[in-house]
Amino acid sequence: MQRLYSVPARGARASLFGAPIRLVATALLVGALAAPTLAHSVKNGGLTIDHPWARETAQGQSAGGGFMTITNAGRAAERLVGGSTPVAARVEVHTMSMEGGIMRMRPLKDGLPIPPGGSVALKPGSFHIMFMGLKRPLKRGEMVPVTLDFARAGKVTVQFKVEPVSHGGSHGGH
Ligand SMILES: [Cu+2]
Repeated sequence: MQRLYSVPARGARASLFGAPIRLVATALLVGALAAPTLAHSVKNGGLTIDHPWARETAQGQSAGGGFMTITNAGRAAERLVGGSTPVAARVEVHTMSMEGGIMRMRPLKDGLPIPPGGSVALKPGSFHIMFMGLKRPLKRGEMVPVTLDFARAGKVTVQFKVEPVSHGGSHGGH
């Protein structure tokens, strides 16, 4: 179950969500070259959750960020609406954007849409899930179970690998 698989390209949809799809292609390629450490993914029906990871957190830190790429190979629209994890009081789905020169994040009330035939990258500085009310620090190298809630697919449990803050490029402010 920890294997990558190829996602068919969908040119028509790529024009709508071009950047995320290109990012996925890059991530899949990098994952394949760097196997097996980066090649953790979970497939659930038409959904694939690729390279789920969380940032390590400091002692006393109350919240942490989680990232992954979600691909929807099905024909129906999907939405990530929330989740849960034993290590935090709750899991929220956040967006992050530049407002007046400051990066701000807010919860997505209706969840994060995953278009049919498309992919969405949750990454630092952009969409992410947020572990609110951390019960303990997230330690580099450990795997943290997170149950993601999807509007159609329901609950999908994924192991998030805890990585250093520098992982995944640009920093998003948590
Ligand atoms: Cu956040």
